Amino acid sequence: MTKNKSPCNLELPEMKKLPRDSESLANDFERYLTHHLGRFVGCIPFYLYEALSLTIRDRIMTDWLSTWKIYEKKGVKKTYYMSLEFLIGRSLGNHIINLDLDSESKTAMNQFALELEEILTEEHDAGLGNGGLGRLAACFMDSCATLSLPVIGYGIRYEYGMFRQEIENGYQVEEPDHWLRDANPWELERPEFTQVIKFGGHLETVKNHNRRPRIVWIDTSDILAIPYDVPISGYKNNTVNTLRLWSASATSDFNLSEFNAGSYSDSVEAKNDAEHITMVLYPNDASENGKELRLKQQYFLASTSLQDVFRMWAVNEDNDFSKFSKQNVFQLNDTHPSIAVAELMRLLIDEKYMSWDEAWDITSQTMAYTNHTLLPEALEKWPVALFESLLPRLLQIIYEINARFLKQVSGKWPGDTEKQISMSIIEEGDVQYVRMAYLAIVGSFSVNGVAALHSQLLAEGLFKDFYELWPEKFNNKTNGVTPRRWVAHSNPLMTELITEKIGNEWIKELEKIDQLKKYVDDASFADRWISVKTENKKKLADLVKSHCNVDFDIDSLFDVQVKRIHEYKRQLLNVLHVIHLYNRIKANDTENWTNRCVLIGGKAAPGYLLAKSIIKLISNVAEVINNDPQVGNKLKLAFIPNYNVSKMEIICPGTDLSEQISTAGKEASGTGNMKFMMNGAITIGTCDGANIEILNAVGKDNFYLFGLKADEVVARKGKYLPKQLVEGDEGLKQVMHLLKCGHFNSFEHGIFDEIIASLINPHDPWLTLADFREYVDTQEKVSQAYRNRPKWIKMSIMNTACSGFFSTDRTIQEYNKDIWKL
Ligand code: 26Q
Repeated sequence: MTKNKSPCNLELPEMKKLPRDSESLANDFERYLTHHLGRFVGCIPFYLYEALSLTIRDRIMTDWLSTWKIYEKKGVKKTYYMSLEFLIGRSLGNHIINLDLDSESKTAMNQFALELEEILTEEHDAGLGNGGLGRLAACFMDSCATLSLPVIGYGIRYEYGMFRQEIENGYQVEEPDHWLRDANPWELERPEFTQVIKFGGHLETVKNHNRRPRIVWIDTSDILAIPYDVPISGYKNNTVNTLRLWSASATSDFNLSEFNAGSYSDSVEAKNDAEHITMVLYPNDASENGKELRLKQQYFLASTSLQDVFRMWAVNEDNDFSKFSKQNVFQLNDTHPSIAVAELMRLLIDEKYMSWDEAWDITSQTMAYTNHTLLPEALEKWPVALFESLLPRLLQIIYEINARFLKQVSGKWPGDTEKQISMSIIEEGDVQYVRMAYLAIVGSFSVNGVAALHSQLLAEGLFKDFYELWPEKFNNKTNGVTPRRWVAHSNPLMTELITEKIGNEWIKELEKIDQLKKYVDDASFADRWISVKTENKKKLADLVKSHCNVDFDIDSLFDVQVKRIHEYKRQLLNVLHVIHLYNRIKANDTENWTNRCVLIGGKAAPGYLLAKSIIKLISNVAEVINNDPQVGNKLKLAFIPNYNVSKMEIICPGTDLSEQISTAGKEASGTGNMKFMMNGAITIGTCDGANIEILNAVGKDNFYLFGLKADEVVARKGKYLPKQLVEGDEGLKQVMHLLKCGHFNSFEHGIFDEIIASLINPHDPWLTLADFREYVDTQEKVSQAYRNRPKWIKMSIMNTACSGFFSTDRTIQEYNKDIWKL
């Protein structure tokens, strides 16, 4: 067998690479379509997508296998990114770019009179996430592959992803997202690596061979975990990493003895129960407390992934656990998989027969925890009783971890029982809870926040005591986004223009995009920048027309806020501004007016009623404004249904103004803010999350900053009088009047009462009205700046040119340098 060089220069047996010219692609495409799928070119277009995906996937396989082989070599340190969410979106277009098969694929499709772009839109989004945290995991996977880092993603293969949002009469309606109903060419089932997961049962103490007492967890209900591997290609580097998603299945198809005893339905029910575990993604982007199925999902992921690592460790490293902590890191994406801390202890003690101390050394040197929230109410906690019945052995281990930890606390703060109560992993009270964040902190060698301010506030506030105990654990890793998906793929026109000027290295080394600064004063470059933006705005306007039936005029300022609907993200503040502009138009106060098209999108958690009312309010305000002839093109408002990854790929290139207006100190980072910046939008934002770093990068002349600072928000508590603010501000008064008098809900009496009450509540934690005046005045500055087109374009170019820091390549390099050390 001949040898060839693999990405890391290890000798591998030659695997035949498939030809990559357009003729070969066309041949394979046709063969897949006809001989494999049994269809012809005139078929429904999903099969065209499937045939092309299989064609491209074939060209990934050799690199996928060789990358695995390298990672399996003895001594290769690996990171396992554990996450309940991976919000991947579509894959085909991304792989085509990464494999450098763009023009070949286009040509191949043209041979059948097909357009590549149209085929790409046939793919269902893999919506295995809620929002920022899930999308971050997907961007991280992209960067790890592009940097050729041995990182394996572990997640859940939900049968149903994030619900599809429909808008009916202005209200959100949730529809199931059965994304796997048609084929998914981007997964490979690997039943040979199936694992068994235990639930329930009880504990007994037995003597082991050297007569030490040992706990056994028996009479459990067992469930199978079957892995499905998803390839993650790096950008033009022959590396293909793996995202391993687990699917639950009953241990046997159905129980034969029960079947024979005549209870067919009971035996099928057991199968059903098992498969429910991975049936559906929980659609809450703040923790939903106490749901048993969610805890099952979390343990299912943690246990199966750790067992999978142990399986590989046995094969590749002969089960030599003395090196385990030097060669493995588990990065926990929030507390969702943090039960892994206790599960790793269980596996080491109960199945590898280690002492507590040996097991703890390994666990606390391999776990690393990333926090994504500053809201105390969003910290996960589980009722002890639930743990007791579902995972009795895990609870026992958590109690032991806690007992030893509290000894350390009393060593540091002798006699301070308050400290012990407040830091305990177990929350005492009428109902006892396990505090998952504390378990994660105690069990990890690294704890990080996701933006500078967020990490600082964790150390000063939410986790202050832990920071005092272990300052060395705490660190910051500011989020990023992958420039492959969020510029190269989603904004081909801008990519072409930038590459023409500064070459293409920026796609892999985004810091180089600062070379664009040379062109900020170049008039002909500015003209080209405008025409790119205009084309992208046309595409966005088409999207809005087709989904909202609202006409966006491309000469208007495109003002966009897309993200989950939350009070702290303050979509309400945006709506108040829109109503204010509407009110000005009605009052003929339109001198030096800038036409504006406001787009809002995002999903509300199904049980979050106020968030759902906010959607209804946006819809109703839009209805009034868009149908008022006096308003015309001066102002438009649209709510785009079912905001998701593939919608964002069209939205962010076409946006002029990016709304990042959360209450300061509440948004951990934000990542949409970075996507907009890279695509040349200008931000209007508060001093919150990564906005602060964006502002620092681009300078205050290229960013519209407003609002209370995080410390001012804290100081305002108990001193906030929103009704006085309304009385003292004529503009705000009129806006509130329009809301209260039912101007936007003439035939729907009272439906916005809760929203109005929340705004004028002196205990409103989001202080929306406190920032109203400065927001409106800052928006007026935005409007005037947009009228000065050369100035606006310069700001736009500067935003893209200064976005180099916000690549996940940089983020991942920091994780690797400070935490993973691969
Ligand atoms: C937990 C338990 C039960 C059910 C659901 C959940 C749950 C699910 C998802 C809790 C939280 C989430 C998601 C949180 C999230 O997306 N946070 C965002 O993370 C981004 C990436 O770091 C940040 O940029 C955002 O600021 C942060 O809000």
